[in-house]
Amino acid sequence: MILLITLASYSHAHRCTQRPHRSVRQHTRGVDALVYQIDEATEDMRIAYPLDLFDRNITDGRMMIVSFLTLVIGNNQGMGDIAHAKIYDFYMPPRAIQLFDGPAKDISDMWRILGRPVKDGGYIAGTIIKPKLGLRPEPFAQAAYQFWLGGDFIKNDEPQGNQTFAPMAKTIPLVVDAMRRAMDETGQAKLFSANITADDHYEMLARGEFILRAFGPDADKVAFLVDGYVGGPGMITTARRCFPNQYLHYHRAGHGAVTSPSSKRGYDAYVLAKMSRLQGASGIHVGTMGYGKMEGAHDDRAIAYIIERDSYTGPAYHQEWYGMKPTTPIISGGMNALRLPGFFANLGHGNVINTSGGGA
Ligand code: CAP
Ligand code: MG
Repeated sequence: MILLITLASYSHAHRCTQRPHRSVRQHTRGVDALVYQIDEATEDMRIAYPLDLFDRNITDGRMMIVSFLTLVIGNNQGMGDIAHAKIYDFYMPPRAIQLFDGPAKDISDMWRILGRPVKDGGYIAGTIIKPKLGLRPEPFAQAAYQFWLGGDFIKNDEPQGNQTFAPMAKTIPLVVDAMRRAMDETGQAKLFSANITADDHYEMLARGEFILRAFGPDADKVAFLVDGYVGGPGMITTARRCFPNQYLHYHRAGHGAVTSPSSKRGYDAYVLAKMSRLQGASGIHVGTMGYGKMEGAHDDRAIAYIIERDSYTGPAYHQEWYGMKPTTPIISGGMNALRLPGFFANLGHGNVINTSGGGA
């Protein structure tokens, strides 16, 4: 049975004023989730959750994705009676859109830094310095310099951060130097996405602050990469709230364990991407839609459209974003120049960041 979630926007508070002498039962009824549609032929089930069910911050009254996930994809995933339950769409009412942070920075900030138009500024050519597990600081920075002579954007690979053979304290200053030399030589701005993923909130802050200090006057050219699936929503929100001036790069390593079409539980990549925009990701990997090495299909276009448009009709629901900033689709995984024309024809535009590691 496929599980499909919606959030109902009706107000429990409003009903309380209509029934001032409610019993405990009346109260709990007021916040019951409601299964409002079951279609056995398509194995589609839709559930409406009253907004009041979701936990709020005590600091600022805002909503959090962790509470959303706990309710809609929590213990139901381990129940013996459930053979197959996977979320493939959800709808957020206007009030919920107001209560999530959304992105602080978006692709228009990158286009502006690159000296391009802030609307339809086009393709951002990126790479990942590889091999991911072996480069020491000097060859890493040298490869970065060479790529930047032609390309725009370099990201740390997700396992790179502060390995003993490439400590951040040594690697990052060399990357800063490589970026400055490449900018001098080309006369163009360059961008670097640095991995600040860590279990510990304070470690993330320490990494982020060290990197911003090292880049100094070029700190606007730094994005922060956070592995938001393995790290969880708390890491994304830590980066979003503590570093609102940096582009937040959501890497999703591990997501296939729940999003793969072969998985009978969990949620799909469309749902992951949609949640990332609410959390405030400036960009998230969306796969290669069947053109690269990762699992995917041509109609995964929807994953890009739901995060980049102000309004989009997904597999089950129409969503309005009411001006929430967009999240950039980041195209990655076995891509190279030969695969890009087909990819762009399928997507219909080139306003994306592409990182080709091996392919560059
Ligand atoms: C790609 C990559 C990215 C994947 C992540 C890798 O390298 O650096 O992490 O693209 O998957 O480690 O495989 P290549 P997705 O360019 O060398 O293939 O983008 O689907 O989340
Ligand atoms: Mg990688």
